[in-house]
Amino acid sequence: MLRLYGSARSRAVRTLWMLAELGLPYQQEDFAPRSPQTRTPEFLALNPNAQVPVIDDDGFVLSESMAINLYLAKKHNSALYPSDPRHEALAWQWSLWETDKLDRQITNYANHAFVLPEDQRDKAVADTAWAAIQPALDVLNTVLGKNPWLAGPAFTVADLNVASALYRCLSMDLTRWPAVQDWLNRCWSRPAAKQARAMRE
Ligand SMILES: N[C@@H](CCC(=O)N[C@@H](CS)C(=O)NCC(=O)O)C(=O)O
Repeated sequence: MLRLYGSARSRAVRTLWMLAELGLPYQQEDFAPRSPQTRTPEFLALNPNAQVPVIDDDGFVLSESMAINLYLAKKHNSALYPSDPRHEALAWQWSLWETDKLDRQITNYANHAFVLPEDQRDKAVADTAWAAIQPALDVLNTVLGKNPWLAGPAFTVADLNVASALYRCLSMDLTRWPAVQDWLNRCWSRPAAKQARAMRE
């Protein structure tokens, strides 16, 4: 059975969302980021980066949340994995784009704006992250103003990967980016997304 390493309160929530979409059975090792369990020789053999999520799919070990979801959707012939090569390429494009433009920036912003206890927040980190986030959300808003989904005519792994990574945006004011807000709500209102979110909150 597929084994997922990573707690729902980490980037593993992205994998949990995909697993729920696919209806796959799995066993979860509820390891928190930076926990002692992620520093053992056994875990470091799975992911030398000492990070979650990681999957072990019958001996095939894979890390990087975006790659994991692309792999799972493709392996299980899901409609979430575009069959048209152009839409498939757009799924890669948006997954890579998110990792470059928003992934760590949103984590840094959220942590230092509202997640960490106030005495641990650094306003300079939040401000730097916010300065990077705004132009990226402008780009996303323009694209989603023209197309309801990121890679073709329907919801796909592209939307799942980017929307799941924008989890923290659910508690942010997005009125400046109405198309992003609408799309994010549509993505996160899917039953599988609600299931993953409930495991986290
Ligand atoms: N690019 C990786 C990032 C993974 C990552 O940063 N995971 C965090 C938890 S959300 C982690 O394990 N951090 C612990 C550390 O960096 O030591 C992915 O998308 O999977």
